Amino acid sequence: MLGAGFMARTHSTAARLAGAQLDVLAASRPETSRTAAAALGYARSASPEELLVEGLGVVHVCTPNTTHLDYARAALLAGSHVICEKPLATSGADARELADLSEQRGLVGAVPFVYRYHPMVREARARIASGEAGTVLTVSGQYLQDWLLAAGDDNWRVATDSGGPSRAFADIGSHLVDLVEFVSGDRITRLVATTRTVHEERAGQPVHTEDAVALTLELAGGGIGSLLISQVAPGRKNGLVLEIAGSHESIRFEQEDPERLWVGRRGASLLLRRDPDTLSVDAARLSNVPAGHAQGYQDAFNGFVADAYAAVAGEHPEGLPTFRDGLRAALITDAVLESAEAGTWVEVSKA
Ligand code: SOE
Repeated sequence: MLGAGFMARTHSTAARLAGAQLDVLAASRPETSRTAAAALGYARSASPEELLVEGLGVVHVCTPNTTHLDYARAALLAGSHVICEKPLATSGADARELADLSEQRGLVGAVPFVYRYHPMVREARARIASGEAGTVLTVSGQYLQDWLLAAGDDNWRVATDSGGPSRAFADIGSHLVDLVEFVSGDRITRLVATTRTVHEERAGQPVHTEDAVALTLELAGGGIGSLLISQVAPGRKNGLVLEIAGSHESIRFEQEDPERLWVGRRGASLLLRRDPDTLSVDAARLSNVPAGHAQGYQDAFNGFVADAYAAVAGEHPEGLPTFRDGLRAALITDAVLESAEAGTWVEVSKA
């Protein structure tokens, strides 16, 4: 494990459940490494440099964004499979290097786009893939948070040298565009975006990363859509909502209410509840408790890590987000920044 924060804790819980031996944890400071290793149940602590040359079974990278490229590259070169937090890298070119390297070396590279692991997201995907929802006409979505609302709020994601050139989009917009493409089975081909930095200064430092992004997009299949991403939306915590209108039915998923899926029809609409007995195969596969007992974020994370480890064991789990998917999100992030800067439509490069 590289990292000692919230993500290190969430990954560690999921890894232990998936049968991993928690061997070694490294954070930026020796004292933090020792404390976090003990608290999370790792056998020992080390420095990142020591850990990275070891050739461990799997390395989880849960450190600030700008370190992902060097850490993931070093782990792959040492022969380790890698689970790297999003954004996989802070540019499309860097993310491509990692995606290519993991594939060339035959090593698993997985990125925790974990909202894919809510069973009702799989149900939405299945209804579109089977044709039940019809042709995708429009997509609308939002991912709204408020934890950076005040000028006094600060975090390593704000500074370009630790968070990278994009903040709100790379941090949470990446989840949303991953879901747009995963659920629709389509690809965002071009977009036009506008960004806002509400607070020009935080903690006495100038801010160069965006607080909010609004964008309009086109899909390869002819659909069009609009997305809103903000970390300064009062009252919103992890308000990810995705609504896709097909020619037969609409589908709406809300991350804060993940046990339900709204299926809109012109005649009568449905509100489906997660129930492994009635849902699609993949939604049922990821249901680990009976209907009526709520599953949530950590369950999604557990499902993701279990699938990543299954891939390490040579299986091909359905819908595992790989470094190629991390690359997609990085290319879309590049396009967002380029469009906002130029004030024009931008084509999204192919992954
Ligand atoms: C902070 O914005 C954060 O923890 C993101 O980094 C996660 O990806 C998201 O799931 C919750 O919010």
